Formats: sequence, C-alpha cells, structure tokens
Amino acid sequence: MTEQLPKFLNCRNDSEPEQWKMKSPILVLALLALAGLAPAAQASTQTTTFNKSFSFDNLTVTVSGTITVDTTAQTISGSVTVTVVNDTSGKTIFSQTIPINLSFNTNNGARFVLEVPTFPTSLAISSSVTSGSTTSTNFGVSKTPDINHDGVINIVDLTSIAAHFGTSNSAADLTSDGTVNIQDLTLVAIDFGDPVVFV
Ligand SMILES: [Ca+2]
Repeated sequence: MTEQLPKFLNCRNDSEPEQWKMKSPILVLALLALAGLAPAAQASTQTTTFNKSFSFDNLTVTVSGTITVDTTAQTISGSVTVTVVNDTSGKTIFSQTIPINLSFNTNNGARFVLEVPTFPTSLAISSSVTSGSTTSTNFGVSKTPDINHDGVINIVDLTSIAAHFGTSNSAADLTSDGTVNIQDLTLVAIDFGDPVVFV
C-alpha cells in the first residue's frame, strides 16, 4: 500500500501537463469570449419609445413616450404621456406628460408605478422596462395598489386588500371585476416595493 501511494501520486503528476494541454484552448476561448462580451457590457444604456392603449373600467388609457434605462447606474429616465378618455362621454378626463427620473434595484428590475389622479379612484399604470438584446416596455392598468397613497407599495397595502378579500370594496378591487380576490392580491405582489410616481 505504501508503495502504491507514491506511484498513484506520481501518475497523477504525470497526467497534469496533459490536462493543461487540453484546458489551454478552452481557457483561450473563454478569455476571447469574455473579451467579446466586455464592449457589450459597457453599452448599459438602452432607450425605447412606445405608444400603447388599454381599456379599463370604461376608460381608454394611452401611454406613450420614451424611456432610457441605465443598467449600470440602475436608473430610469425619460418622459411618459398619459391620456385617459371616458369611453361613454368621449371626453379626455386626464392628459399629462410626466418626467421620469428614478433609481431601481436589481431585485425588482426596471419597474415603476404611475399613479394617475382620476376620480373617484386613482388609476395605476404598472410599468416595467426589459432591456437586453432588445428593449421593450410592458404596462398594466388597474386601480392603484398604493391603497393608503403613501408612495410605497408594501405590506400595509397588501394587508388592506386582504382585509377586504371576498367583498366588493371598490378601492381594494384593483382589477375592477366586482370582487376583491386573488387577482387583486397578485397585482400588489407584482408591484410590491416599486417606486410610485404621483402624476
Ligand atoms: Ca402604500
């Protein structure tokens, strides 16, 4: 046994240069790949323009504008124009261009919520920007999940909606389908921790 051990170690030592011969091309390829990725990583600023319309609660909500996301500085900047038209009267009940200058944390991604002061219930436009090889925006319209209007979507809002679960409480019925249910809780969960921009 004592004679075999040095022999085994010796064998392994002999094989190491062979391993390195095998690994070298892989290391070179890996370094080349990293060098190729480096310029892409520096291009951290991406801009997207958008113009989208949504129907919600007898309203047509149009969201348009330009947003730039800096994934290194973790900032969102640009401007968003929100127009709300009452489908019954055909009247524009809200129209405003809002400057956007926000920081975001990587856990939530490039997200924010625009709170639009319509009557009787404030609307919320849940906004997210996905950056990568292509940059795109995604919006969702509902009643505001910031139930207590303190500029933060947190456990207080979630608790408030949970307290009205199963009822027809208008403010807690974020999706406006007539009942406070799992969809309303889900909306709060999606926007949880996102910065609120009061329009
Ligand atoms: Ca709140």
